[in-house]
Amino acid sequence: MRMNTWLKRLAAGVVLPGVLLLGACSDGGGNATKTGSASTEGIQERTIKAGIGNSEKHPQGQGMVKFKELVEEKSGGKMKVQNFFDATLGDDQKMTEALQAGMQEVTVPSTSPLVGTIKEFGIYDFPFVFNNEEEAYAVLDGAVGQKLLDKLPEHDLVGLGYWENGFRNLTNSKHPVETAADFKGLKIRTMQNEVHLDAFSKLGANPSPMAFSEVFTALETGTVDGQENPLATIQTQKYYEVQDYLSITKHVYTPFVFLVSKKFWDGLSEEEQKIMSEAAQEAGKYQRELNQKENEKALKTLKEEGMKINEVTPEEMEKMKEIIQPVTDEYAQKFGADLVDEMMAEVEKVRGK
Ligand code: KDG
Repeated sequence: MRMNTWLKRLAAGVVLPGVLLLGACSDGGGNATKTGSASTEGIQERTIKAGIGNSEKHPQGQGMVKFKELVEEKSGGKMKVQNFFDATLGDDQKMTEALQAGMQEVTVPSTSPLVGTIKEFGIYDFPFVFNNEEEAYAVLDGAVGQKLLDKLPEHDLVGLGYWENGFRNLTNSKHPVETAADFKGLKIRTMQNEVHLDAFSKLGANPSPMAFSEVFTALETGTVDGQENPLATIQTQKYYEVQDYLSITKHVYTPFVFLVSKKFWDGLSEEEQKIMSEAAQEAGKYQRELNQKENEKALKTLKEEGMKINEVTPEEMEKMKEIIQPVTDEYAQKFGADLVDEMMAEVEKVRGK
């Protein structure tokens, strides 16, 4: 991106995530560029309230611990991060609203619950789009991911990049899910996201949207039969205590998006913005690597905890994808066919390598 184009975008209040702040737009002295009426005075004493829905043990929680270490180290201890885990500050939607109101500084939600605010994030919810993390990173860390981050400032949010929730798999208390027909009649908790709702309905399940912090109780009481999440979440949330079956479907890859309150961000100096951007990017790299390791370890733990585990075959995944295709096509029109085409072109570039 040419510097003058970037400067125009920045002057328009479009904030670029850390990876671009550090790359394309630094003035060469490593000083990221500020937005709004930010002070240019060095680093002030600040406390950053950062909340997530997962536990501290989860790779997302460990990523927040790393973010805290990096911010405090880079600011000489003047910028302090207060981490809150297990949805202590509320669920994704509530924490995102708190950022918009300037009541909380950082949260790192799944992109799925954001779709009510910025519908285009829904392209990440299309089932079976990514075959592996490399394809997902090519989209998230490239032009498509950037275009979605650019939509955040108009909603009083700043996006500093993407972390990893990961490939989602299905658990339930009724029976193994090996074919598309096996979804029939299953009451499945989904995230509060219309694509997930419609996709599971299309498969013949009875989807029930609810916030993350309500899932364990809903499974324990039988309000729902099952849920779907990455393996590290299934393990750290101890869903194995209330679920018998785990079906490796890898039906959706969910990113986390690192969000900062724009009200807070615009009051930061260039140095403070650079510290947060660098810390979010470095912690994100660490978190993605840890997440993949922990997901592998989680599968072994879940087996040891007695879950009956089956791998859905690629043929059956293809059949599920065909059944869901009308839902994906409908939402591609709603979210922007050009954006979806751009995403798929990025995926094909990696896949064809
Ligand atoms: O804050 C943690 C949540 O964003 C994440 O785990 C959400 O995958 C999620 C779910 O199922 O709600």
